[in-house]
Amino acid sequence: MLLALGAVLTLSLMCSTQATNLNLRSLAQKQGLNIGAAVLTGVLQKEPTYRRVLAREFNMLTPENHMKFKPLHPERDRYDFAPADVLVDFAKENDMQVRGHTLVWHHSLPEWLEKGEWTREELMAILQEHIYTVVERYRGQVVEWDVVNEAIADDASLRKSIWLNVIGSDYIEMAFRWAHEADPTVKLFYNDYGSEGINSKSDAIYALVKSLRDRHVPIDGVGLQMHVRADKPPSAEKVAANMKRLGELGLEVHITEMDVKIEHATGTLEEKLTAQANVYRDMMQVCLTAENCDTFVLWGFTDLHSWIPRYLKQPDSPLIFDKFYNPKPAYDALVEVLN
Ligand code: 9MR
Repeated sequence: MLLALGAVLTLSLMCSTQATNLNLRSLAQKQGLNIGAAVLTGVLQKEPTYRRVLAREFNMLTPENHMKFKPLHPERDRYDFAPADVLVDFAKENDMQVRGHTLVWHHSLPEWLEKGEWTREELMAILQEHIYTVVERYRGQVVEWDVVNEAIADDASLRKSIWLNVIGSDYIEMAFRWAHEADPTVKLFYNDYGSEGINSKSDAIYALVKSLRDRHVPIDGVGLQMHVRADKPPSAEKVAANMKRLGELGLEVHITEMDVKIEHATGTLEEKLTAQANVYRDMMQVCLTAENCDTFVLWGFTDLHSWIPRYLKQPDSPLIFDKFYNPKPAYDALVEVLN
């Protein structure tokens, strides 16, 4: 009886040690890797399980929405930092780093900005003031900013936006210079989707960031968002080649918004989840192997709160924890490759 009790105790102790050691966060830390997730302020405030899993598994977070222009700067003369501060404070309390997302984007702009009829000088002044205010506010608390997000369109041309239309293509370099002036220590990134491997869009991004580097515009790296599909996985060789060529420009490359849709895949649910796990594993492997990739961020972590069903109105299960916060095969695949 005593022996049996001892065995049970030892076993449960072993399990709990494993449970504490075998999380993504501690495994990533050993590899010198930042492992992160996009976080929703409202959910963080409401759900204890969300908070617990987030702090246990990740050492970095990205505010999914609350550092975008519209929520942060809802009126011309008013900023609202409170919801973003909730996440920054949570990160501090849990010894996590924060990726700032994002200073200049064509999307999520406040009405006052979109509806205004600005001259080039006026819009430049608005953007400069916004960047100075936000970057200075989070100086020392945000380790890297997505300064410019999605400025290249899917056809590889410069994306039409209020910034391009009114200021012209040099809004990109202005944004980087102003961000650097506001905080010379923070790392500055260009971030985009659909450009993880080698294709016409990633060629255009390469050309853009090369020209920024050539002209000594302060840029530290490129974010590969990695919103991908299990049935059309990105080629590991091509992602590695893209990382390598960006590295040769002296740039870091971070995975910034990874999720893997499974709904288009064929087969049983188990097969779809295995295919999904393989994509997570392969991309983590590529990042770990590359010399210039030390940050791997997912766009959420539980299927319960993924943007895809919410925003695209398509059911899917793109993340590494299911709706009940159980780890999926994708989680195990990340543990395995980090281990
Ligand atoms: O996941 C985000 C969603 O909750 C927002 O409604 C949407 C608009 O602000 O943005 C989503 O996040 C996007 C990110 O900011 C940039 N890359 C694509 C992401 C998914 O659309």
